[in-house]
Amino acid sequence: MPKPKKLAVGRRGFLKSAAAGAAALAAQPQAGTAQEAAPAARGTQPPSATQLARETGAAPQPSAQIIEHPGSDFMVDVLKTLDIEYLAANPGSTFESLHESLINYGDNKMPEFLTCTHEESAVAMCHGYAKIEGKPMMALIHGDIGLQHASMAIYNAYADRVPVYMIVGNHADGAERTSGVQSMHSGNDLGALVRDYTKWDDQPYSLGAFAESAVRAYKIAMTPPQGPVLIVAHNEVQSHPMPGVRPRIPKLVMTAPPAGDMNAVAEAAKLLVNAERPLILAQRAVRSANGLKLMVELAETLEAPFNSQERMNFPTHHPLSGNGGAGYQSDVTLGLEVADLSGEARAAHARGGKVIGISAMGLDLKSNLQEFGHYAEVDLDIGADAEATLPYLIDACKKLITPDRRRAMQERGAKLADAHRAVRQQSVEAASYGWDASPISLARIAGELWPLVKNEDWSFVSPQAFAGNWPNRLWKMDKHYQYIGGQGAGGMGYGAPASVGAALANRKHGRLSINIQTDGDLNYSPGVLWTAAHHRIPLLSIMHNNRGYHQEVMFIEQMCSTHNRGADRAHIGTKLWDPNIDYTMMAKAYGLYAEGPISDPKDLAPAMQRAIERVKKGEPALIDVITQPR
Ligand SMILES: Cc1ncc(C[n+]2csc(CCOP(=O)(O)OP(=O)(O)O)c2C)c(N)n1
Repeated sequence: MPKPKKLAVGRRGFLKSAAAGAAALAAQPQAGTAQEAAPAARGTQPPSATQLARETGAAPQPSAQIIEHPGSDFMVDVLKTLDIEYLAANPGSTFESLHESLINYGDNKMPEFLTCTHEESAVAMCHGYAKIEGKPMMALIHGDIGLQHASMAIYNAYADRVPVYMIVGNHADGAERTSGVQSMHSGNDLGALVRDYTKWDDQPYSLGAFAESAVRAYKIAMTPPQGPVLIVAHNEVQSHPMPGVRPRIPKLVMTAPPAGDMNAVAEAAKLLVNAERPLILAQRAVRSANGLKLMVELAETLEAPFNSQERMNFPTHHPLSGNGGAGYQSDVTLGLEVADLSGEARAAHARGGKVIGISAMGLDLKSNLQEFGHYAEVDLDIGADAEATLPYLIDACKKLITPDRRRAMQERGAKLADAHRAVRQQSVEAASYGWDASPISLARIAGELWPLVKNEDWSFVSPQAFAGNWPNRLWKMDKHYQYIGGQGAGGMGYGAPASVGAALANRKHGRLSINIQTDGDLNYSPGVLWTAAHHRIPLLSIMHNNRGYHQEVMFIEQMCSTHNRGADRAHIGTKLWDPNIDYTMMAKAYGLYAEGPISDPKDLAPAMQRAIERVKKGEPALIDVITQPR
C-alpha cells in the first residue's frame, strides 16, 4: 500500500476554504457550530488536539497528512455503477471519508446528497422513493447509533418488501480508532443490530470485497421478494490510500424474478377458469406500470372481481374493482402477494371454496419478528413473484376458456359492474354525511381536493387507512404511482418521511405529490419538513390534525368498556392537546409555505388551491386542517 504523503501544497488551500466555510456558517442566523453530539473522550490516553477539536466542535484543523487517493473515491466509483440517484443521510464521522469523496470526487454527478435530520427519516425516505421509482436510493448511516435510530424504518421497509440500499460507517480497527466517540459509535457486527429485518448484510474488509458486496447488495435488494440491504463501510477501508492495483468492479447483472412452476400455474388456471365466483385479492403485488396492466388483463380474462388491499394494484374505477358486492361468496380466491391469507383460507373452506396463493414473500422469511402472520392453509401455494408469474397465468387461463365459459364469464362481469357502480355510489353518498361539519370531515378533504388535482399528473404518497380511505373511495386512480400503500409493519413515523421520499421520486416526472398527514405520525420526525424545503421537494401536505393518536384513543376507549369503566379519561396518554400543536408555525419554522389551522370547511378549498400553486412552483407546502377523528 502506498504511504500517506506529508501535507504540502494542500494546507493553504484547505485553510482558505475552511475559513470561507466557517464564515458562511457564521453568516447563517442561529447556525450551530458543533458537528455532532460528542461527549469527552474516555480511556487512559489524553485526547489529542485533533480529537479535542473534533469533539468540541472547534474550528477545523488542517490535516497532518494528505491521502490523495482514498479508498472512498473507489467506493464512489462502485456506487456510480449502480444507478443510485439520491442518498439520504444525517452526517456522521464514521463515514466522513466517504462523505467527502461523495461531494468532491469525480465529476460530481454522484447521487444528490439529501441532508436529513433523523436516520429514521433517511430510511423512510428511501422506502417511499423506491415504491414510486421501482429502484432503491441510498441511506448513509452513522455507526451503531445512527443504525439504531434507523431501525424501525428498516423494519417497515422489510415488512413492505421494499428495496432500500444502506451503508453504515464503522471504525472497525480497535487499534486505529480513538477512545470516546469513535469507539462508542462502532461495533464488531453492526449488521446484527438489524439482521432480523434486513434481507442481506455484509461488512467487507477491503476495497475489492466492498466492490463485490456493494454490487451483490443491489442485486439482492431488487430481486423479489425485495428488501432492505446493509453494507458496513469500515472507516479503515474508506480512508486508507487505494492499493497500487485498482480492484475490479463487477458488472451488475440483475436476477430475473422467480416465476411460478408451470404445472402449478396450469392447475391454478384450471381452478380459476372453472370457478363460478372467483375473486382476486392483491396486496404488495404491483411494482410497475406493466404490473398494473397485467392485473387488469387477468381480471378481464376471468371477469373476476379484484380487491386491491394495499398499493395501486388495480384501477379504482374499473367495473371489476371491488369484492363483488354484498353476497358474493367466492368459490376460488386468488391471493397475489398477500402477507397473510389465513383468514381467507378459513372462510373459504367453511363454505367449500378454495384458495390459491402466489407470493414470493415466503421465499425470504426471518424468524424473530412475526410480520408474516398466521400459517395459511391455502389449497395451492405458488412460491413465486406474482408480477412475474402473471403473463403465464393469463396465457394458461386464455387457453382453457371455451366459448361457453366465456359467455358465463361475461354475464358475471355485467353483474359485477353493477355491484361496483353501487359501491361507488354509496361512497359518494357516505361522503356527504357531515360535509359541513367542523372539525372538518376526512371525506370533505378528499372530496374538495379531487377537483383541484384531477387534471394534474398526481401521486398520492401517504397511507390512507387513518384518512378513512377516502382518496381510494372517491378518486379515480389508474396509474401504478397513484397510491403506494402503508407503512409495511404499521410503524408510525413513516408517513411524513416516506411522503417526502416519494415526492422526491415524483419530482423528476413533474408529478404533484399529495400527502394526507396525520399529526401523531408527523411528530415522530418533523425535521423531514426541513429536508423537503431545503431540497425543494414539491409536496402538498394536508394535516389530518385530529389532535391525538386517535387509533389509540379508540383502543383505550374500548378497553375502558371491556373493564366496565367510563371512557372519560381515555384521553390521558392519547391526546395531543393542551397545548395544541401549531403545525402552521412548525412548517413555517422549517421553511415551508403553510396555512392554518383551518376549522371552517368553507376555507378549505381556497387554502388547498393556494398551496397547490406553491407546490407546482416546486416547493413543499402544508395546510393544517382540524379534522374529525376518522
Ligand atoms: C412506532 C409506533 N409506536 C406506536 C404505535 C402505536 N400506534 C398505532 S396507531 C397510533 C396513533 C397514530 O396517530 P396519528 O398518526 O395521529 O393517526 P390517528 O390515529 O390520530 O389518525 C399509534 C401511536 C405504532 N404503530 N408505531
